[in-house]
Amino acid sequence: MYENFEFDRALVKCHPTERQLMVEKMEFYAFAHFTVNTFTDREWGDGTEPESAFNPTELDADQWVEALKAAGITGLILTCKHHDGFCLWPSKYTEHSVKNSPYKNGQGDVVREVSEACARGGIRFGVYLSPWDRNCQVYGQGEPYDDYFCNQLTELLTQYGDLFTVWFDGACGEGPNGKKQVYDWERYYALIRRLQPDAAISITGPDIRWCGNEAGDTRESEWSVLPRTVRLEEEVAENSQTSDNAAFREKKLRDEDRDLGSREILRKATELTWRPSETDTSIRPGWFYHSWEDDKVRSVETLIDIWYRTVGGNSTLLLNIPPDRRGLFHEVDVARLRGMGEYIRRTFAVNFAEDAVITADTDNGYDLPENVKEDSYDTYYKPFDGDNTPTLHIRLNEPKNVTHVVIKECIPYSQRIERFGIDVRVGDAWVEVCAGTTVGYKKIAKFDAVETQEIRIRILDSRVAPIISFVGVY
Ligand code: FUL
Repeated sequence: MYENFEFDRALVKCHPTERQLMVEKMEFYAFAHFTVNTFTDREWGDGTEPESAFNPTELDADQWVEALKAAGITGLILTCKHHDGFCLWPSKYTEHSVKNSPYKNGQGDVVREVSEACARGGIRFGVYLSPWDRNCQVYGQGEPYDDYFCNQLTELLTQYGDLFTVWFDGACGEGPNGKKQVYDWERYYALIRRLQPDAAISITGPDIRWCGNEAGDTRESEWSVLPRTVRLEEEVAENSQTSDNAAFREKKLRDEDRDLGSREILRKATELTWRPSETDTSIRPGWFYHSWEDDKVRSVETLIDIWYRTVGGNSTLLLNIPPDRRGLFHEVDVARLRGMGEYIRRTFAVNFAEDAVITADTDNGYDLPENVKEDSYDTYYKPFDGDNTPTLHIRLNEPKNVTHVVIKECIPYSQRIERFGIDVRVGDAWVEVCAGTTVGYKKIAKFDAVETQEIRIRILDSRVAPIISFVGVY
């Protein structure tokens, strides 16, 4: 017993850094995959594409940002360079870029246009820079390529304002000489920390963890406290061995990757860390735009389902919307984004808990149950130490048709809740509407509409006394 107590206390010593917290609070942000592939109809370019291929005729980054904002999206990550090596900005270090393309007669800088549109629209901007470069002649030679890569990174880190993230995938295939590069990750990370100390380093990096698939599959129990090394990286490496990643994009999580952070897993770990999940998936089958996928854009219903399971399941959602050959988000994609935003805004418009009476069934802790009305990490409910299974009662002003309960843990104090149940009062009986496991950043419980005036949240297992920062009822 005592041993468990010490063990559980050690687990909750892991908590987010400021950078991680910033990204977790962004909840839902976007990817735009755009490069020569958009014009050659490929998913992975091989680096031999002529610069003349890149020629968007109506590029309008403000149109992208407007469409993203309609969905409630808070940031955008642009593929500044994908595996083909073509740069969307006029890099000084290569000829393989927009500067030799017909776009704006070689005077264009897509990274600038997109970063400025994000700033104008009030959303954050981030960069994707593929370490795997199938065009660069020094790729595979060790330090000369690391120098090249760091020079490009420096351009992106210094010329386009504050970045919220630098996104690296782990793909490491062969370059033009048939050689593979051994990436000097520590050097890249140090450069980012020096030039953009507030930016997160995502996926192949210390701050944000890849969820483990590209299909939008999620875990029942998503933990942010994990062993320092997780096996997901192997999957990324496997991906870069194939010549086309179509099958990979559809592959769901492997069974052995479903549980990354249970007590059983953590017991075997030598070192623990906070590494929150990010689910990256595309609105279309491909990451890049293909006109033949215009009728395969995911429906609002499917997108909302993914949103519930990610943003409402302790993972951020990174949704890719690929600009088309005009340089615009396609009409179908724009309509889907609008549909998502309308649904989310409508569903969560009124929080019935705001004027409810909220009490706990145990002795109050120092931090009162009513504190959960405010969505802030400065105010929270915490029972006394040792009370790991409190129940919160929410009594609404009057009976309401209820469909959702939202719970947020105060994650600056780590992730603690392991199991919970939510009941609503119908007549004299309590009816369970949700049985869940992890909560973490946010849990959205969705259930069939029920008329009720009383709701209770039963915490059934927690690593140490839970700290709840917010409860909403809709
Ligand atoms: C993968 C890449 O190979 C895909 O093309 C895409 O960029 C995805 C986000 O990451 O590893």
